[in-house]
Amino acid sequence: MGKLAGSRPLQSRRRGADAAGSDTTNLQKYLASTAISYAAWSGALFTAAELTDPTVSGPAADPDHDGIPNLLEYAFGLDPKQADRSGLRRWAPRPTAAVNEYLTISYAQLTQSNDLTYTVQASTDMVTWNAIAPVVVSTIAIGSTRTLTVRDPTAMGANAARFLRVVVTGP
Ligand SMILES: [Ca+2]
Repeated sequence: MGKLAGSRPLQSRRRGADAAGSDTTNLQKYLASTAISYAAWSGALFTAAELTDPTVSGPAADPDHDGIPNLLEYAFGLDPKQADRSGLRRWAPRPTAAVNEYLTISYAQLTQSNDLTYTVQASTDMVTWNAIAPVVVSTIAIGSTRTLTVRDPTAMGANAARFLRVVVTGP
């Protein structure tokens, strides 16, 4: 299986944006387990028939048609069978001063996954993206997930625009 890099609507700008979160009984059961991998996650949430069809259970599939591929449903602790973007966490950066304004972004992360890499990237034009070393503002742990709020180490400064996104690389 090749690597799949996914980036989602976790992009943010000066006002408004979003990240992730949601649950169901099966999902909660799964998240309570200790060995978390995409194969175990999909095995817990899809039927045997669905597991044989990569257009339903594969990392790039989006069987609930909510625009979030399974890899990111997995990475952000969402339910792949429930079309629901309302669980996406909101963030709203608030400037403390015009030249010292920093973007922040919050996202859920599986703490026990063994096949995911989360990378925060920044851009000034949404064309060229560069990985950044974000400053962790807060970490809220709930079971096997945690919600990270991180901020851009670079101030908005004179930039006309600046964006953050979370890129997830998985199996
Ligand atoms: Ca989906």
